[in-house]
Amino acid sequence: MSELRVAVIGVGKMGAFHVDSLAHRVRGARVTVVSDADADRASEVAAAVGARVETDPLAAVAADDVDAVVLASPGSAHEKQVLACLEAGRPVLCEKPLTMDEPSALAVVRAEAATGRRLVQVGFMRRFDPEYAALRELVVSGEIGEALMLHCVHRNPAVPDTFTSVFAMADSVVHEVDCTRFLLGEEITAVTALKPRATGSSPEGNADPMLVLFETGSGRLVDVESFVRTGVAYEVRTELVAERGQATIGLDQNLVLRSAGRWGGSIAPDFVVRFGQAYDTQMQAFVDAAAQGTVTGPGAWDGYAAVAVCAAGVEAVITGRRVEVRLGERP
Ligand code: ISE
Repeated sequence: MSELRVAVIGVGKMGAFHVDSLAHRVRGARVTVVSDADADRASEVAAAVGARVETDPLAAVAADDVDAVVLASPGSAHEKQVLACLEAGRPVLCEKPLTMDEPSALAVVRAEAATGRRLVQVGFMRRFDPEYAALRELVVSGEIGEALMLHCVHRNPAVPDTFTSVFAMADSVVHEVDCTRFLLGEEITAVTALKPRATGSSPEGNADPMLVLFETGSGRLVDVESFVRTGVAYEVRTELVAERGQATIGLDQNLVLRSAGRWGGSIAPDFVVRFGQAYDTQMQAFVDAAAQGTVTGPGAWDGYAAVAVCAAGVEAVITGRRVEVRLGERP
């Protein structure tokens, strides 16, 4: 096939990043169609890469000049749009969440299974980050024995007041859900959320930071500090504790400068900087597989499991109780 023709639906911060990635950093693809509820924004982003604008996202999915789709639209639009991609037989890279609730996410898993092909990839880009990949390899190799625990830190410098603890569970902690499943290779079976004293900039009645605890099928424990108003920078770290050693990723030690009687480095300001390379590597993998009519990255089941764990997490935040996760049957 010549260049893969891609429709990008939703061109806010993430979608615009993907358009730029497809146009300038990824090989074998070009953006032919851009769709966004904001017509001016769509025109601006499309013009920059010589794409056309399609107002109706479902028409963009089915268009003749489209081979594959990238969805960076609001989560509430994903279900319909992913199902349309399945209907049209288009490989799709869908940003999280796959859908807004467990039944609809499981319905997507089943709809994909009915096509007999792998067509849905979910945008869990950390799996394409070299540090996460190395940690997964370490776990698989057994070099430091069985993995026992993970300690995860997930900090954003600032978020709007609409970013509640419930939202943080679905939007931020969801990445730790996927990393836990990816690194340990098993499902999360229960979630507990603790709410320590809140930071002064957290809106009244909102829990920030939060401590979230995952239990896994084999009895491992994973703790996650979610703190989205640190006022510092974007910090994502994971420590693996195993039988014969520990390993840490996310130490931001790229360049250590010594000057004027001090030493130190810098921390990425946001996730697009910290995971920029991972997003591009994820897109290249998507394009390469989509050119063969399929996907190879984290799939519909991973998206469904994340939705199910986050739903339990939201219930845990609201009720203060430990909530079990019961996954449906995998087709
Ligand atoms: C954002 O939506 C992301 O997906 C980032 O990866 C995450 O770190 C951030 O907390 C979210 O708000």
